Amino acid sequence: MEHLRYPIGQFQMDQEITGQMRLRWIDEIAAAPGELRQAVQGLTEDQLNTPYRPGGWTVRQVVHHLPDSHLNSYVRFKWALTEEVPFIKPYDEKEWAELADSRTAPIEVSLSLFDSLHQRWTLLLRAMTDEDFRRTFRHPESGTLTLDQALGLYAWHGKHHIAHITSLRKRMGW
Ligand code: NI
Repeated sequence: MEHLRYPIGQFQMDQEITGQMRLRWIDEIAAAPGELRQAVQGLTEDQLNTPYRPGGWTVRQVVHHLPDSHLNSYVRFKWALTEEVPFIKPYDEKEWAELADSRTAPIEVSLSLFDSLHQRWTLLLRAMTDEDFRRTFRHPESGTLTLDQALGLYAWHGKHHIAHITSLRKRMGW
């Protein structure tokens, strides 16, 4: 089941982050909305309501989870850029995915939200200095994270969930 849950592998925190890695991650964040659109293109309502793995979220829930998660991350970036080592508020992603909008909203709503959000986020990321990327926030469970580390994490996170959808389509022959 591990390969169904982690189609591109689990996130590995890099010890050292170079400017080149940063640029690649920003490009991946910029590309994610287009890749998500491509991943769900042509799926029927029944297919959208299919879990990507046994016991997992439906494709629809995966689509709605991405802007939910990345909105939280975007806000964390803004806090870290404007406050000294802010304490951030985690959110319960499993419970969020069970709320009515996550279970039933048309995916186009979240595809558009993801487009707009990543446009704003990418604009911000491309304007950040080396010093900005060294700024930190504190997560009550994970501890202190630099914005460099958060950037790598969310570049991975987008690809991780998009691969849930593309690998399901491959397995099902959709
Ligand atoms: Ni996630």
